[in-house]
Amino acid sequence: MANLPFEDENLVLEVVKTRVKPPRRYQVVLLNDDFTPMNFVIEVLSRFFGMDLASAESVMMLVHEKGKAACGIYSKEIAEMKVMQINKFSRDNQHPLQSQTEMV
Ligand code: TYC
Repeated sequence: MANLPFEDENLVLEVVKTRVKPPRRYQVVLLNDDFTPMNFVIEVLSRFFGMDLASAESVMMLVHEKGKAACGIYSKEIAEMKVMQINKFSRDNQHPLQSQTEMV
């Protein structure tokens, strides 16, 4: 019995908090510009966020009128991947459309 930890008088027990915070979420935000055609933005919203035509049109108009809008909320890794894919897709098609992540 003398070898068991709870019998050891030299053992120091420490209360450890085991609660962990839920992981942070990041929104992907689309930014307005004066040059990207509206139809291309609608294509981006449908391709990268799975939006139907009506949702894509209304989010595109929101960005156009307000300057930016959130398109979806994800883990950090997924949000950063979407931003890279969107910005590359835009560059590859010679449009200046930009997206970015914002911590929620
Ligand atoms: N402002 C652009 C235009 O008038 C359209 C546009 C909308 C561009 C949303 C970017 O994220 C954007 N052609």
